[in-house]
Amino acid sequence: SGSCDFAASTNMLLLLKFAVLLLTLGLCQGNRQPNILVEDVEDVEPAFEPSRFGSLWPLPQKVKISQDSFKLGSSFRIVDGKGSSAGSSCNILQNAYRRYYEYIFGGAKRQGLGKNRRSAPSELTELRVYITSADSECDGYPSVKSDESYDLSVVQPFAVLRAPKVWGALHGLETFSQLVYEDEYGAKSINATAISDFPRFAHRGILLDTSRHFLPVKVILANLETMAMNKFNVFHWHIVDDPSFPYLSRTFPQLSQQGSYHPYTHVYTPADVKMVIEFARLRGIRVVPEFDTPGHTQSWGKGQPDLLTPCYSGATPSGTFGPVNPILNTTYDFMAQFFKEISSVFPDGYVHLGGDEVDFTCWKSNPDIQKFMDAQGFGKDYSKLESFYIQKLLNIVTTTKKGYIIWQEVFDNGVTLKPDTVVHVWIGSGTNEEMSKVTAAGYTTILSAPWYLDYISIGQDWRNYYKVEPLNFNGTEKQKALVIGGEACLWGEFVDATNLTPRLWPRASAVGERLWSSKDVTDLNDAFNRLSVHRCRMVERGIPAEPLFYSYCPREYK
Ligand code: CP6
Repeated sequence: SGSCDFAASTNMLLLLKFAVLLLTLGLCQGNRQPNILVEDVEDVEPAFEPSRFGSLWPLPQKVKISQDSFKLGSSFRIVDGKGSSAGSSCNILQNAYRRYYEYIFGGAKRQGLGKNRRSAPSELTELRVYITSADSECDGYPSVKSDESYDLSVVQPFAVLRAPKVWGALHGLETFSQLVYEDEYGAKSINATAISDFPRFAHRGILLDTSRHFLPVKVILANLETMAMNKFNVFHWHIVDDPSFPYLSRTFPQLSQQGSYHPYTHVYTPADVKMVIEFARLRGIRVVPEFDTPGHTQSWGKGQPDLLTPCYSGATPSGTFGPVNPILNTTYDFMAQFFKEISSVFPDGYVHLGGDEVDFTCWKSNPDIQKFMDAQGFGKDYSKLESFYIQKLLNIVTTTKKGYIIWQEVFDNGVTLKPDTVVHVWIGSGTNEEMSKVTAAGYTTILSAPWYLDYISIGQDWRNYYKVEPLNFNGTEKQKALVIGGEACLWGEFVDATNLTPRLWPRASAVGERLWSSKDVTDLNDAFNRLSVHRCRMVERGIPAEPLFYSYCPREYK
């Protein structure tokens, strides 16, 4: 019966593959699609063998691990190094010491914490953390320019972590915690190690969508925690969209009053937003909010009359609404007030202004819009009207002293952009034409096209995310230097608190390593073996990250 079962399951798998292929081909009609690959749906049998890099993820730039191992002494402590430019008053560090101490020792009560207890000769007693530049940035926010580098040396009896800024120290603490393992008697151990590390790309983001489904703050915080474990540093908060408007605006409270799924239970209050931003800051993560206009704005219309374009059927309004109405002065007054608030609520240097997928049908139907088009000499080219709107919006946001990120369509339509604009590429394939064009025009860019993690299929799709080389496009070195990173996107149509974490992790971890580690870190087998253990570590830390393949964890999720 064993062979019979096998035949049946093989047929099942073939059928499934065929279905997946059909579905994918269907979805990929037309080119307004991110890069969704069909190869690799077969379950590639990996070679299970421990990596010589243990469970480090993402792999640091330079790693030397020796055979010599130490025990973490029973009085092991993480402490400020003498002469460090940040110490007991730096809450980023003190908070992180506590967090990583708990992760290393599993929160278990340990005996013999007494100061006088002498350490055995092969014990590690301290991890000393030194911030080496005069300004530790402890009281600031991370930015795209932050120095995230660190050096870690694990030698007896003191391990030493050195970083110019707190941001590097945070990454170094995570790395240190990843080096600790249990020997055969369950004693916490670590090998003599020398690591020198820094990120390959400065912008390493995760997009979460809180409009299609409301995500409780708890879920957002858990995700930030997991991002830190994977050295991600940007939370792209796609906070509002067509279905709901959960952002509680102090200036325009009626937006969430009318536009959220529920005005008390399904909104982010100013206190919630503050909490998310501070939780992220303590982990070296930027919060970049996206307020996407002029499309994807149905929910805005409920609390802000006259903001959206009335659609017509024939000569009369149909009662439905289209994108933001670009021909009214009141629209721009509203946007000026709204983005003034946003610029003070969100401390990051950038806001994401969207600008994607604008549907022209409603604009075309509206006689006032047609008159305006004629008067402006736009003819029948509605992308000119779209650009007219975006141009005015960009000028408004510029007065708030923020930089902006926009989806690629805004660039495609030829809008004049400030030189420091970041263009977010989401359409196209791995060898991305768009990346060539955007960087040839001199703009900074971030890549998401290959990393739409809401798209799921059977098999190890993390391998496809991992194989992406972001600089694999035609262009000069100068062009490639304009690629500051990428983002894994988890759009929310089919995602809420019940399935977000396992859908995102560890698949997003593959993107994390691609954006952090050296270009030549491409060994899929080594990645599988490190990522499997890293996945179990996330599980042990209470994160329900899904498995890569058949496997077990020493401590399963409970
Ligand atoms: N919502 C918004 C979305 C998408 C985009 N913008 C999207 C488009 C295509 C796919 C997945 C998501 N759901 N606001 C495009 C950037 Cl396949």
